[in-house]
Amino acid sequence: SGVQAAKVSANFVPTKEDYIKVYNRIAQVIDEAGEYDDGSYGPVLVRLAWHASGTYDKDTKTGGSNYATMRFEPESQHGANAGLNVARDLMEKVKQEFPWISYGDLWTLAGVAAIQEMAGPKIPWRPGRIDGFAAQATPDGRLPDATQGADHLRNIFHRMGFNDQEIVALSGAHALGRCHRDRSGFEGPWTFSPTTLTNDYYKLLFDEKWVWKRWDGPKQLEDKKTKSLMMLPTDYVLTQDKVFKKQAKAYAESQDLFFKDFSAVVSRLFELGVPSSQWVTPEPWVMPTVEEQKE
Ligand code: ZEM
Repeated sequence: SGVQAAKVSANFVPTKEDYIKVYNRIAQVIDEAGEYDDGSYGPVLVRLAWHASGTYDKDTKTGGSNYATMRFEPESQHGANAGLNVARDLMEKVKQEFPWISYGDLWTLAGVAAIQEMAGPKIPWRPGRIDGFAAQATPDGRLPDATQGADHLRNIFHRMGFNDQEIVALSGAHALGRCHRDRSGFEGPWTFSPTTLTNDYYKLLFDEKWVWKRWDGPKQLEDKKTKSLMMLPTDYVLTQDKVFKKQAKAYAESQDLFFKDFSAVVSRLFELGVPSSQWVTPEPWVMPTVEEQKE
């Protein structure tokens, strides 16, 4: 609108209220999915925010959500990012309406809105990311490879600055969404409620019997009972590695504990790579859900 366009001028300083407007617009877009997947764009938006952030390397301080370099080739074409054009295109519509927001802020706010609107915990978030350039993109291979084991998970996530407990908490995001044959090669959802965040991912890991799927696709597991759910090799590892297993069991037993830890770790994930001098507020904000704003 004209009002939003005027706000792109240099001296416009957006307030929390302005970001809540963007949050609400994203929440609307999530619901306009119609027949897409399970009826929500929420999961693919969470994946966009994660892949935009998870390229971070704590030693070189490169990668992360700051510059939104996935807008550019070759990062947009990295194998791990297959299908995320769906999410980026959706957010492009929101960006047209709110041109003053940076892509990094927009994509991570979309991840926050998606998690919160899909019944997840509050994810404290703050603005401050800036749009960068293609040259600031990181090389291919920084995101995890689902065909690998515990050593690989540790290598990848310790590089981002996360510990074993945090690896297990982050993995619970797979309660949401599904694998797409034409994106990753894998197929199917992890849970029976892929558009609601729960701790079912951990419960199912331990309660179901998981067997290797016999098919011509990449190695993945299916639940013996219904054959309608899947686990990646990296998901199954959470039941095999001693340290991971103990933590995954704790999350299977308590959704409250999972939500508390997931909130903290995702909030940090989405801030990776952003110099502290860029934050517009010393403490992240808790954005109200659409439902809460009606009260
Ligand atoms: Zn995922 N993820 N991920 N993930 N992920 C997929 C889908 C989704 C791994 C992985 O290889 C894959 C985290 C961690 C890890 C989501 C969120 C988060 C898919 C399927 C694969 C193959 C893609 C497709 O075909 O569309 C691996 C190996 C991980 C290491 C632990 C973390 C951390 C996440 C967020 C915090 C989400 C929401 C999806 C579902 C996307 C959708 O479109 O439904």
